[in-house]
Amino acid sequence: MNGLVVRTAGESHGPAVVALVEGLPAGLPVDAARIDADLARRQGGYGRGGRMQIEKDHVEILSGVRRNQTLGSPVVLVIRNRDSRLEACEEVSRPRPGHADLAGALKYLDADMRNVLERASARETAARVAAGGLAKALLAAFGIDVLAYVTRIGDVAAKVPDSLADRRRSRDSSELYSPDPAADGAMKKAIDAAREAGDTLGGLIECVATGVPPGLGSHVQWTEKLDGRLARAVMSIQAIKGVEIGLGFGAAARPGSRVHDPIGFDAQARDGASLGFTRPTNHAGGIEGGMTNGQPVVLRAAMKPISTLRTPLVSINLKTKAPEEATYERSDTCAVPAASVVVEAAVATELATALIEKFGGDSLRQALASYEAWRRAAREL
Ligand code: EPS
Repeated sequence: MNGLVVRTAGESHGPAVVALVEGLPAGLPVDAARIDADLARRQGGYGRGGRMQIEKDHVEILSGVRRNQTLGSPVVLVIRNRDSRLEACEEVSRPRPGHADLAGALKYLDADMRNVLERASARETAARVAAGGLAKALLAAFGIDVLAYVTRIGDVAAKVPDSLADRRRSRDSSELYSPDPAADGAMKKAIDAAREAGDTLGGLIECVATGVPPGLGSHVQWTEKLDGRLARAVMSIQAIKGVEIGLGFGAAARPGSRVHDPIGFDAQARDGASLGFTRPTNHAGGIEGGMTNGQPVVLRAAMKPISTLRTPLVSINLKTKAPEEATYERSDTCAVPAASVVVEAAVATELATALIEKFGGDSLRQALASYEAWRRAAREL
């Protein structure tokens, strides 16, 4: 088995959402309480709606773990839905602009869009967060940490402090999961105003992975390039419409001399993840040539506003084709904080995959030994 394979299953109002995780080495400590903490964070954040009053996400580990350690066999994670009523759910025939409704109805030749929306729903991301918890545990064994936070809600931007510890501390005490306590009030006001207007808000998320060794990913084949893989993993999160790494779109307007990060060497830092190679800037976001370069991996994602609007947009009834307002039952006003937890999980999963590809083995012990052997060889360069 190469890398890590994560698949999910489950409908939003079915009995459960499920993740199947294959390729983890044996002997990895698994702390279900930590996964539950991420699941709770994903349920939270200012701007969530009625569904989150019903759910209380908790992971059940059905296979692949014994005595809190992975066995090397496939891991199945289950999160049961409290709002489980799939058979009783009503038909949906007025597609919401921005949701999967219309495209899915035409794809499946089915005028009841319930069957599509159930799987398109962001409920699925609970499974990705649970799987990401296992990926984070693996990364932690190699000293790699992944942190995501909200940097914008609608037109309110957060200031990002230089220190990662400050970012984490502020994020963990913010209802918006933002690194800037001064921005919380304005962000909440913006969400309140959108809620009152029956509208929704999107925003921006930033994710930083530290302790990442150089050489994860590959330049040899386009499918292996880590920037492309990270972009796919994050862009596939419901409502994410843009992903950039490092300077991203900002690099287009600058000359090369103000984009590329000069290279230095500091023998004192040889034992660190970067093996002593220093860069005064990190515009590349830690990835050059589709490979990590030893600097922190920095990725940003843009989330569109949720497409279920209490003041619905113009749509049609797909059965009659007559103009009607789009469907509304209940929804969130803003799920950017929740999505930041999913981005963190997606980035962790992709980095863990690349890590296993490079240093993997049947057991965590073997993978760590392989990592140490590679570091020794790299020092002799
Ligand atoms: C979603 C619609 C809402 C959200 C849901 C995503 O669910 P419901 O239709 O049951 O009110 O709450 O998000 C979640 C359930 C979740 O766990 O994040 C949608 O249409 O995408």
